[in-house]
Amino acid sequence: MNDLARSSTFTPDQVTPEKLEAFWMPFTSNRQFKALPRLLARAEGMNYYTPDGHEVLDATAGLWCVNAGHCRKPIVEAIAQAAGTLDFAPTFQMGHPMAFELADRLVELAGKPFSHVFFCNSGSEAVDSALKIALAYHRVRGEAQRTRLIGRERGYHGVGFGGISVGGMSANRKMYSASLIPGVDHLPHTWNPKEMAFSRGQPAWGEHLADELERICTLHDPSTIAAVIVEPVAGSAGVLVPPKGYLEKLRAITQKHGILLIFDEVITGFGRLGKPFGWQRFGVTPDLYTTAKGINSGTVPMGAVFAREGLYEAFMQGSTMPVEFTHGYTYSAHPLACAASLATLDLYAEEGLLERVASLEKVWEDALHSLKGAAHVTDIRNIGLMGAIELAPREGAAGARGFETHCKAFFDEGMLVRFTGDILALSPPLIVSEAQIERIAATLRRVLAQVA
Ligand code: PXG
Repeated sequence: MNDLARSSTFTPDQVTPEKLEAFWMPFTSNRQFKALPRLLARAEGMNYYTPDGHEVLDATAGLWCVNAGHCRKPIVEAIAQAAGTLDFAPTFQMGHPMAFELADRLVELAGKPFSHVFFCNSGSEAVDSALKIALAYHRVRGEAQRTRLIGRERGYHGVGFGGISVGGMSANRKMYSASLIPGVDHLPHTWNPKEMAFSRGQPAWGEHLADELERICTLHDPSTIAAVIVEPVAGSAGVLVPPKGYLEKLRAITQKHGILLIFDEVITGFGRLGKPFGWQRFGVTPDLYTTAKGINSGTVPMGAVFAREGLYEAFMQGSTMPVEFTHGYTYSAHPLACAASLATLDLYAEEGLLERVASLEKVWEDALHSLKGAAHVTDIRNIGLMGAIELAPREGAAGARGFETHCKAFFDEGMLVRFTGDILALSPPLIVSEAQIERIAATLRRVLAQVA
């Protein structure tokens, strides 16, 4: 344990029920949580530790973000040093060296055709930034009629109004249905259990689902469409892996019609699929892609939008305003986030983490699919170091099995798995060992056998 971690540790007697009340918890059943709190006090490497000292194996990299493992010393030190050297610096009409250095490093990591990076503080902000870049890009080029945005059912693009509008999670949209941004349509999602249950990696069935984009283009007239946004692998919806040929087809159709293709790589970025970025793994190059989370291994809030050559230049040539793109955040390229990211990129390179998953993927796949036949399991999906296990819902109590599995794994087995409804999602840090992968599968098998 390092000193910084020690100073933030709290003891069990500090966590009284009254102390849990004021925090209105995000994306949480507050009533359920406050009745059965699940607290994490510190972390190191592959593990979390509860306030009373129990070790918890992190099978989810926090929330798909702690790719280098927890509290890695070089990252901790870089953040501490930045905090004591340059606590904050504006990036509106000003700059600081780390921001430029990081943008350079990121563009180098991406490789051609990506040439520019726009910084923000989260995946949601990255999505809204990318959508705005797309809309403004067409405008500065004299195609202001391109105002429509196309997302996908079951897509998750964060929680900004742009993100929930192009997103396809009905629960996240329904309270705001009259306030979503106009001119949005959705592709169908790609999961079909009859055709693809228990597929390993990319399902062979489903390429034709991309033809729906052609239908949408015909319906709206393609010249009114600004951009299509999809996650290369849908994460939050429960790891929906793209069918073979599907992303290629989306690329071909968008290219044909002059529509920008945006990949939301908030989860798939930074090594999760065995390459620095998911588009590299699939060999399909978008025009823009969003990242966050793994950009600094989840240590300081940060997001970044990557833009291919020609986009930034269009603003520089076409904008009639002194500020070419009127968008940005107080904390865009915050010094602490930049320092964390630079140190994280060094660590990724030193330990080969952005490529490591390529050699682990088969072990991961075999371990997960060994759960075929385990209690309640109706589908298993995997790609890179992402996995989902779908459980049959209990009659009249959808989501109960997912929640109970999560709780049993946490309290009885010391393992953190994410649940969304009755889907268990797995995405360990990229430093996970083969033995830990086996342990994740064995633990789940045991827990599932005990869940009613
Ligand atoms: N896009 C994608 C693809 C994401 O997965 C966001 C945007 C939004 O990022 P921020 O940083 O604004 O939260 C995300 C976030 C889960 C889970 O367990 C997934 C996310 C966040 C929290 C939980 O499915 N993804």
